[in-house]
Amino acid sequence: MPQTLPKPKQPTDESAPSMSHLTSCPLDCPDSCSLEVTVKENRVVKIEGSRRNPLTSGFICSKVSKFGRHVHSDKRILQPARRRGAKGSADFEPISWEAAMTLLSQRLEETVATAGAQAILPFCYGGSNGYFSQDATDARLFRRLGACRLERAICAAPSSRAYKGLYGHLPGMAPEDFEHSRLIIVWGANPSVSSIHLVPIIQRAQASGAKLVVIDPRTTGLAKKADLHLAPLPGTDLVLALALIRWLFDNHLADVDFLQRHTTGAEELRRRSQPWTLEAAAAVSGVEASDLLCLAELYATSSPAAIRCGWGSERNRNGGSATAAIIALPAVAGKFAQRGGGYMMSNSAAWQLDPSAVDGEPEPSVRSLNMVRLGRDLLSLHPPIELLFVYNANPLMTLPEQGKVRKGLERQDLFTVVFDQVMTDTARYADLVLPATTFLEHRDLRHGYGTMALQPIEPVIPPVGEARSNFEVFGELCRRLGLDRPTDALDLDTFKHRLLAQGSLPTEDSGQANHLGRALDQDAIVFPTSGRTPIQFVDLFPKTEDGKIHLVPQDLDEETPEGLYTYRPNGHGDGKAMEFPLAMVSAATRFTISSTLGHLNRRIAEVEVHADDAAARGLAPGDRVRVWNDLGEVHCQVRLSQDVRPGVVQLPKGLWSHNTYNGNTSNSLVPASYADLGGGACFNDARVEVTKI
Ligand SMILES: Nc1nc2c(c(=O)[nH]1)N[C@H]1C(S)=C(S)[C@@H](COP(=O)(O)OP(=O)(O)OC[C@H]3O[C@@H](n4cnc5c(=O)[nH]c(N)nc54)[C@H](O)[C@@H]3O)O[C@H]1N2
Ligand SMILES: Nc1nc2c(c(=O)[nH]1)N[C@H]1C(S)=C(S)[C@@H](COP(=O)(O)OP(=O)(O)OC[C@H]3O[C@@H](n4cnc5c(=O)[nH]c(N)nc54)[C@H](O)[C@@H]3O)O[C@H]1N2
Ligand code: SF4
Ligand SMILES: [Mo]
Repeated sequence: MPQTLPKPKQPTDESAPSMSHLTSCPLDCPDSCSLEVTVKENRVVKIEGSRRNPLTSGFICSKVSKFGRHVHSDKRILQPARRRGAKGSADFEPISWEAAMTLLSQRLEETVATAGAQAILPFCYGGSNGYFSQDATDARLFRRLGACRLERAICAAPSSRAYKGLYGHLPGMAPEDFEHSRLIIVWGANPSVSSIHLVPIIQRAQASGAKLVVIDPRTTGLAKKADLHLAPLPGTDLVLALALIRWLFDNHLADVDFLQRHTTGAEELRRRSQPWTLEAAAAVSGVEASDLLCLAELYATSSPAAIRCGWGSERNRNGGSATAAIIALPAVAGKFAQRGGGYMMSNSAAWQLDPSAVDGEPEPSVRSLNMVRLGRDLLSLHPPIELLFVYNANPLMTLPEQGKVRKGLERQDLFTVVFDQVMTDTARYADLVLPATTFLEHRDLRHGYGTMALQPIEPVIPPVGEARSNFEVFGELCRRLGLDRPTDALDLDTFKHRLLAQGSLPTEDSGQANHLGRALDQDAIVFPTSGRTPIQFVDLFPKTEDGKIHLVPQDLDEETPEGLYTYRPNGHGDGKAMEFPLAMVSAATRFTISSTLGHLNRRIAEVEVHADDAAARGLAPGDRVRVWNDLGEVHCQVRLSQDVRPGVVQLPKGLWSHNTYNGNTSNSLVPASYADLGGGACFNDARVEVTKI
């Protein structure tokens, strides 16, 4: 494959001194670790966990301990480059930043002049996630241009709608407090991979006698150590949670006093749970009714009881209602107001800082597009998208209906800009690539969405090659397009100051906000409540209008296609299930974070199939197989496993095209359908067949 970008330099001097620097990890992970990075001759040689953020406890994941390989990878984009070969060929010729910025400004201006700003789509998701690298100068540029607005719905959209609808901006439990729980339910989450610092805390709780329940169609690391593992068919969590709710009411174990004082809609929730006896829920979800009863009894009788609700359970057509029902459980059973009790989902609400509001400008009324349907929109939207600007994301690998995304990126009349650190599968289709700095090369500020820490990110090495930060590049584009204003925060210090001054905390302690900057400078890490972790319904209360939990909020009820808490069969009973009998999930792995770092894993992917399903199809370990449905096919290897339940297969999240024989990944099999709330993606709602090639 032609690749004309220069290779990074190798280190030369073994005896050069090494330096150690403190920073923190902004990757898309709840833990937000504090890091100690050793640097030698401007190369990252070691990354370790520090103890500055207590949750990190001196250890980090293997992905980030090897992040130096990403920073100095030969896949690194070192300078701007313009497409020379066919789209997808990754054949580029290097150009200067000056030429790239001139070309890009001209293209943006031309597009606005000829097709209007609605033909420009900024496409951005996780990336480095800090307050300076997302929704900062980029938001300023695209807002002032009047470009399309992107609805960021590939992750956490159904669950955020659910928890904001029920609880307002109420942060969940702090991970540290799971140590105090007597019962821990890990529901649709896989902390052993996706938030590793919760695991030793759960283990300490277990060592002190806490019971552990895992609800996951796969036998995850924690499921193996659990007292009870329920393995439901994907997309059926809603009926499990409703059955628990009905059982609590029927057995007079609902906390009537709490419900009266702190909630609205309890009676309506009870009514909507009525179809779901334990037996009915067991039949639909494929779990044993006796296991469900065991869970109901455990939950009713254990306090403090904690639910760690993950994102595995939201990524299907019932995902919003499922999350709402799961997080309604502590209200129904009266599990709040004690350390170690309540629920934890995303804790981003611990900091209500919004970089896109720093300029204080209203959002213009523009065309709004859901990122889940990028493929369809690139192919059939009218008026069409003519300029796609991708940054902080790898949409070709991470979006549903990959076949359509690929076709869209192949459009000759589409001008695609990809601003990234490495030559991703998406970048290969770019007309213009721009080199981005990693979090080890730029300043940023980041809050965790598990841990409640807010931490600065400091550059530990100079930018590799000619890489530039998002803040700088989007700021420069604003200037070139004449979109800057005299009052703009142009430098990071001013931007940070304005961001922190605007911040309001979810505690009543709002005077703290203005002191945040100083506290950050002194301690380099701050928490929303000082000295101790906050407790739901002791320190933190719902931020709904009346301060109550709305168990059946009207807006959510209206948004869901058939009303909140209405179960929609997810293929297990319809025609598609007959044709494609296996439900496919694509869960996170320890190798990548979403698709970030995927270039470092060259292995051919394995689809994990239960031994019984494999036997029925004559599949042997290591066979080359076709995982397929009406949307596409993936050619990979098969692994026989007892760790997925019968009827379910796992093809990992985060793969790159080099991980399969035909270049397609799980997302070529995932429909771009919407979950019941938030227009969320349905990654775990795919039906497939597996056939030996
Ligand atoms: N190593 C690593 N860490 C990560 C990530 C990563 O890619 N790699 N991604 C980060 C990001 S972006 C996110 S959003 C979080 C995600 O964090 P998690 O939610 O913990 O991760 P997932 O792997 O998406 O899903 C968790 C589990 O849900 C199960 N599951 C799938 N469908 C269902 C279902 O219908 N019901 C139930 N009960 N379970 C189901 C899967 O088998 C999986 O074990 O992790 C973050 N951390
Ligand atoms: N099949 C399946 N697909 C999924 C999921 C699933 O469970 N199953 N999960 C979904 C989830 S939870 C998520 S969050 C999405 C994530 O999907 P994406 O948002 O596409 O995330 P990444 O794949 O991590 O891509 C982030 C890219 O940003 C680049 N980057 C990092 N920092 C910076 C920066 O400072 N500047 C610039 N310009 N670039 C930067 C990285 O190099 C990387 O290529 O994937 C979703 N896709
Ligand atoms: S990815 Fe998560 S576990 Fe790994 S270093 Fe970053 S915050 Fe820590
Ligand atoms: Mo995510």
